[in-house]
Amino acid sequence: MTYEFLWFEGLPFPFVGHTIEGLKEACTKYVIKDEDTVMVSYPKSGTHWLIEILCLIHSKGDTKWIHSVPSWKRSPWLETGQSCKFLTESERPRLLTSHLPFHLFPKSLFTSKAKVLYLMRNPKDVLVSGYYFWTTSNLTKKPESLERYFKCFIQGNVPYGSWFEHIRGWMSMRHRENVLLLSYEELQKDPRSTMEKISQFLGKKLNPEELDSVLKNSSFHVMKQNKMSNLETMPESLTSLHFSIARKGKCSGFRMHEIT
Ligand code: PPS
Repeated sequence: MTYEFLWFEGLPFPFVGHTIEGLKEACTKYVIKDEDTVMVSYPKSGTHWLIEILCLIHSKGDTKWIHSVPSWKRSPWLETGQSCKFLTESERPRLLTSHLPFHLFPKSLFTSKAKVLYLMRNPKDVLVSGYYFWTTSNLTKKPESLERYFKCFIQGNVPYGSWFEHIRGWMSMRHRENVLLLSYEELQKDPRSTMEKISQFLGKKLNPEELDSVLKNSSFHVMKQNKMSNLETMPESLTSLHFSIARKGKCSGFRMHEIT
């Protein structure tokens, strides 16, 4: 079965995993604490990669946590009602993940000292990645074709709304000391230095061996094999044979596609 969108505050959200009550609660009542670390991105920007990196930095390269707990429990999604439960129960410091646009984010973030990492990716790769993800999952309305999806993407008529508005909103936070802007492309180009920059931003000093482990265990091929990180634990009814969160893992993969 394929679901349509769930509409909240004029934006389309995936039907599965979201409710109006959960979104309302997250957007208006959720209290972000000073000790929290918040990862924000537009969908398909490399969020799961960043979750893996942060978890590994957090555990100083020890892989026990990433091998035993699913990523959505290690760094729960703010906007899903169920995850809000994990967050209130979880210990501090907490890692949180969100695809929410800036204007819907709980206002408590803006007065807190929580560390925010905003991850961006070339929108053409975001578009192609999203097309395959929504086509091979049953989380929400399936795109009819890449061409049609392109038109919807430009109009912001895709899950979580407009990429352009998302970037514009979060960019307004870029001068804050507690905000780090990252790109998928810099992570691909120089993963070691970028991971070092992230650990410095988080105030977590790693020795070279610990950093080696972060690098190795968050690599595309290692993550693809880790069922706690690759969404393999998602119910079969929500995915198809070709579904994978770790699909290609490359920059400029959009060049393989032609949109006329
Ligand atoms: S989601 O569903 O919105 O949370 O998706 P998200 O995790 O943001 O993005 C999925 C894309 O990230 C790629 N990915 C990686 N790239 C490089 N290295 C690692 N370790 C990695 N893990 C995930 C994944 O393959 C998706 O991109 P595409 O272009 O579809 O391959």
